[in-house]
Amino acid sequence: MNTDLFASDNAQQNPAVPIGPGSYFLGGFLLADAAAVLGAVSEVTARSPFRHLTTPGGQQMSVAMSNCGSLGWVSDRGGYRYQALDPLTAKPWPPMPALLLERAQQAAKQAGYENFQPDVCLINRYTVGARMGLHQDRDENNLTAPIVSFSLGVAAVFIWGGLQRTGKSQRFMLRHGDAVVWGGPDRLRFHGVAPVKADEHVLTGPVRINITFRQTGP
Ligand code: MD6
Ligand code: FE
Repeated sequence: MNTDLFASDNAQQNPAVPIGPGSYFLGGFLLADAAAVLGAVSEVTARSPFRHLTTPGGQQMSVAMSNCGSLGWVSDRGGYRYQALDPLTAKPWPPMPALLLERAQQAAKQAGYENFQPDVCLINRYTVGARMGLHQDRDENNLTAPIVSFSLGVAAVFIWGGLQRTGKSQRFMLRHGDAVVWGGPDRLRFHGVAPVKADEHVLTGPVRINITFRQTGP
């Protein structure tokens, strides 16, 4: 496919690009306040540090994770779930910084989702070679709310599949400042991230940060 369609150059002027019946790519959505967003992430991870979770199958994930908001996504031998306490600190997750909530709601609105009230903000940190296998996001009780995803730092290839694991998938780049919003008929699409290549970004060094906002409740 033509990945140039999704290039972020001059992206703040770019309109939302539909990538499915309920999904939009917002190129460069965060470019103007990327540094502030990364600062907010650092405040969160100073309190709930990045860690490599274990899958229910016993593998350590290559992506390191943290959360903010009233609930956080965790994985261990017992399964995947959302919980109010950070298992590492035994304390509540840090509150969602106002800037993150505001920008997530704005992105959702641009994609036509008016009343997005995320209670979870999952922060993923990728270093060289880190990847995320093909999966569906289906641990949320509310599958009518969309998911908002922000990418910062080093770029990555996003794998955008269909509603079946074995269907065809598209690939496109997620670059620094890009946002993706998806929901409705696309909410359960399979997706993943190809292994991140060695690269440097001036704001993050050799790291990609992805932030996903979810609404688990009504
Ligand atoms: C990532 N993102 O971009 C992984 N899930 O690092 C996800 O798994 C994801 O971007 C649900 C909705 C948006 C996403
Ligand atoms: Fe996901």
